[in-house]
Amino acid sequence: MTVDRIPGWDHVYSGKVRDLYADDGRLLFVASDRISAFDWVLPTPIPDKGRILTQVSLWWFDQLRDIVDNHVVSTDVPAQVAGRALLCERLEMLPVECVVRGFLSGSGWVDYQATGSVCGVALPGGLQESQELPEPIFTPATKADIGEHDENIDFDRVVSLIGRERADAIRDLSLRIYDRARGLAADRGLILADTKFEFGVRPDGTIVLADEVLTPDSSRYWDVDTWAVGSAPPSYDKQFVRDWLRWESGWDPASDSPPPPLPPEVVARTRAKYVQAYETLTGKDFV
Ligand code: Q0Z
Repeated sequence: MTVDRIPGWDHVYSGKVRDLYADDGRLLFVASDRISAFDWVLPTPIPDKGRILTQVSLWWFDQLRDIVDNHVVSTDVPAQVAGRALLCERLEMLPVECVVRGFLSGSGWVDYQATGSVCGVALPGGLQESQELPEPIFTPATKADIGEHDENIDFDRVVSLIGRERADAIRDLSLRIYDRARGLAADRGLILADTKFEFGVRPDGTIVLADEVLTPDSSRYWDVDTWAVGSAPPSYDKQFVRDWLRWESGWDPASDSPPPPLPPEVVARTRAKYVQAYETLTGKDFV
């Protein structure tokens, strides 16, 4: 994976699709055009993905201002990452992935089938895949080591990691944010099935919403028209990529070999989904 050099900034960390830089005291949070599928970073970028997801995140931070402070300091960033980077406060990050689920999908569905509960939250019997839950649930996870999947944990484990007061605070914030976001998404014909937040703490103890928020990379959005209980609705953004890789590319996702480059049509259709996500949510044209 190639990561940009940004004059005046130290590269400190890269995830699959994002990069983090620092200079004294400040952080530069950069969204790349890389896309992942089947746990691989694909060799073909999606043009404008980083800019689109950064603008989606900024829009959501704005919708959530009255609920929680966020880490964004400024959008005034080096020209080479303009539009796809945010200058952020450097926080003490809490080591908990704050997942909220309103619908039963992914690892929530897997855990429910095995145990009847998700992250220690008992659920009614007889629920089906993709079904709406009686009420949204907080289903935290811990970041696994590099190359591993996040591991679902119960609330007591969160308390043991960060203490009762902070555990209560991030659970309550996560549920309030999800409730707000799910309503706004629903007004626009989108189901916000689940999403993941990360929080940090300021030196004065304030809890702050960090990372990216409510992007298609951190959330499971479904089109209300394609949602049906009893099966997994198509991914809002990655369906063309997954379908092509699985059914048309000749590549076997279960193999150890890297995925092939995406054809231009798959790139174009996927880019259009990110644009559509931005425009549907914000009501603005992506320029
Ligand atoms: C976020 C990550 C990556 C982007 C550290 N405001 C903050 N203060 C301190 N640390 C972080 C943040 Cl956002 C922080 N991450 C995850 C990894 C690109 C974000 F490669 N790690």
